[in-house]
Amino acid sequence: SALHAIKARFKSVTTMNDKPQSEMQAQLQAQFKAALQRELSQSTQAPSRETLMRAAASACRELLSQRWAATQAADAQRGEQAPVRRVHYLSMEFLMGRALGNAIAALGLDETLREAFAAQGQALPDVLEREHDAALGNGGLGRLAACFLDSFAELGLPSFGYGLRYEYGMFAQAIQDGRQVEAPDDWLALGNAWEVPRPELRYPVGFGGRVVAEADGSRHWQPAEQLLAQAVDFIVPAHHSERVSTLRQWQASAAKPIDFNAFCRGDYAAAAQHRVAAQAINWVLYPDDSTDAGRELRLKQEALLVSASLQDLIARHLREFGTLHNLGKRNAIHLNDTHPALAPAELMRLLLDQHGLQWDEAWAITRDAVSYTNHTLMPEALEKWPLQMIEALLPRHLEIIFEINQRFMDELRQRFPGDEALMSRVSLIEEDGGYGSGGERRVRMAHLAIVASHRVNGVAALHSELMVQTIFADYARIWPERFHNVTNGVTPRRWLQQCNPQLAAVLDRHIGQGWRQDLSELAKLKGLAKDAAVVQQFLGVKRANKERLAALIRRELGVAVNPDSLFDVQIKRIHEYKRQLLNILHVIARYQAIVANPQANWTPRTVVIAGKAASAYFMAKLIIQLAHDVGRVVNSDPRVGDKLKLVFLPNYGVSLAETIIPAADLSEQISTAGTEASGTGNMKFAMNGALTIGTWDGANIEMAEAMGVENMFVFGLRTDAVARIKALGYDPRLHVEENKQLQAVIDAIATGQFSAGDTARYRPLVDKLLGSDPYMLMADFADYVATQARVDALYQDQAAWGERAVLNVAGMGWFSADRTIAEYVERVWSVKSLG
Ligand code: T68
Repeated sequence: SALHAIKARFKSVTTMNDKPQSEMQAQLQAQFKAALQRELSQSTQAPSRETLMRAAASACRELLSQRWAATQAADAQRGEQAPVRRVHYLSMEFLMGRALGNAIAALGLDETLREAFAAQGQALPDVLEREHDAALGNGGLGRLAACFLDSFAELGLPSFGYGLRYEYGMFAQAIQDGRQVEAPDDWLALGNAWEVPRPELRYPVGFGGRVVAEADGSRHWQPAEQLLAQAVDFIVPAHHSERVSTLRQWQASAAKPIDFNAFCRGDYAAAAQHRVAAQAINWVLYPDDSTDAGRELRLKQEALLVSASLQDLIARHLREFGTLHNLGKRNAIHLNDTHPALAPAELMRLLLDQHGLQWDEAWAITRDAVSYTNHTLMPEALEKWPLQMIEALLPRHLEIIFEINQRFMDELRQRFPGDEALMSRVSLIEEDGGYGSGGERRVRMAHLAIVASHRVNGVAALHSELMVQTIFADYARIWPERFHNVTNGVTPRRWLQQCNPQLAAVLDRHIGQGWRQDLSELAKLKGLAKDAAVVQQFLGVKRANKERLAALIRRELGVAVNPDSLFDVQIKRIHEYKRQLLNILHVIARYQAIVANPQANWTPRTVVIAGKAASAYFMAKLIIQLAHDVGRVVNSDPRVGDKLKLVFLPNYGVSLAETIIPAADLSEQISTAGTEASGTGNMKFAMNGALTIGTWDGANIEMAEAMGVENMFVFGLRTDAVARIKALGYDPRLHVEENKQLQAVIDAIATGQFSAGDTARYRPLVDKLLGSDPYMLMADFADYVATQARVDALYQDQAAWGERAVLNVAGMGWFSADRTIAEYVERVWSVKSLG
């Protein structure tokens, strides 16, 4: 397999002098003791869990720092012949989650630490829980980047992840009166023992000002404002070697920290003005997973990330090779969506203006280096920046973008003479003011990313196909060889081994430990799916995990749920296209049916929903409120009892997912076909033995093919049908008129049955469903409800259900991020891919 080939290739750099484990244990114990003493200072009190957590983190950080140095030394000696370029993964988001549990698993020091904590009277899991979840991402895109870092380390890929060190990550979600309220996520309040500051790594980053033409015809930029970007590293360990990967995050500060004259006048606000303005860049992660935040500050964030990262790359490359001519052949610069798509413009600027290269050579280097992953087809989510804003903040970059465009248009004129319409469609500049432009001219960041890349990829087979058929069809005609698919994957370390240790133990017992390094070994389970003892063990583990989740639900919400009921789970960002509303409509239908016929043979269900809504996304927030209103009515109706519960768990994030996913029986992956680029939660659930109810969308399709489509509950319109119906003119009312059950559900919402008679509350939702229903909930409702009935029936036969659960896990070997990264290496980042 590609994975084996890649591993073999890196072998030379993955073998570093492995220290005996006893030496590691002794080191950790000594470091822990020293760190604990530092933390406690003179205090004689017993250390708190926080203190123990911080001491353990700083002890681990010391061990990891040694591995970091060894990894860098090995990579620096790769030389001219290395088949794979050093990867620079540029992303505005890295949704890392907690680090301590992962670090000790990777170092093989869980037991050592368990004992050290026990000596202080504390249990390991209780201490691990004290770590703040590092939520520096919105959702799938950010978590994918974190999984990739894990696989970079595991595969021994020379690499850097580059991001921003946000002071406030993803907002904390609280629920008041059934409504989402947002609070800042102050994750650094108690310090962060994982960070390794790199004071020697700082780069100037400019904004504003003007471009000056020199006598020799060269141009250079005189920014009005100068900032410094300072590197802070976070080290990510491999689990089966001593390699590590690095997440390098940038922190902005003012080049001139305070205005001394203003300070002496006593005008402290004016004295600190630059400092505050610079630091503001690092304040927040924009909590928006669909549209660009439209703010100058976001553009500054993107520019800072790109500029600091590329300066760092160039400095390293010059240290290693002493020339820039081979920069593109030795380095890959990967854009995680278009958020870092200023990179090609910045790289061109650095090569032209600071290093004196000529355009053609600089452009060849840039095109060799850059590659881009697209994560969405939704036109409203494609990033576009007003020309005026770029001009004001980054005037030289705008000139370069214009020149790239000019040369691109010249090339097109040669290849497609007279096709003016094509030129205006693919231009980097949107002249006519498309969606949301307000008539301004804007730079289309996806177009810039494509034109400047040698590879562009989608994140699942269907998505990659639709990408070249729809949004990028013109480009696929111009450069067919540029477009590829690399299906997403997740790290089995965090998402199986660590979040579900009991299932991991069952797997070890029956198929050995090899799956931990090569997930495709899960296929060995296939032959065991009919083995009653194996099935029993699977069901036993699930039952234990469900008890743990039931306890959490009781603790958080005061609702008692029955661990023997079917746990039906939908956890992800709240978005209309993901159709949490369809899930709720099904809950209402079921509720009405139970009330009408309480004696029927109901399969008891607990429906769990969790997820955050972007703070300005009205409809998504209304869906959260509806979930609470429906939950309150259903959960307190004595006629229903255990037969149905609906709970919404607040403040969804990586840590909560780690508890919920192992406890799920049923995974809801119900987006309108063609809208979910891939999904990665779908993979995590199936890996942990949940069955999926899902549409023929994103990676659901490849999962169904891998495990056997008969092992998934597939329903709903497919992409071709969606497109056909929309073209003919979709009328959601027809579906409501012909379906009594659906009518009753909509009526119940509209007449205020869940909102104490308030008929206005959900009018916007109801109107949209009956009006345009862009995500076609009405069209898919009947099939969804019928498919849920098939789920009920199968769940009543626990042996049959368990067999399917085993087959689901057995089919998931392909969805490891290790395989994904091996494919990126093959298709995107190898020297070979440069042709
Ligand atoms: C997700 N995208 C896709 N975007 O929705 C999901 N967007 O299907 C896919 O599995 C995942 O990416 C990984 O490929 C996102 O998560 C964002 O979070 C986002 C953030 C800012 C701006 C736009």
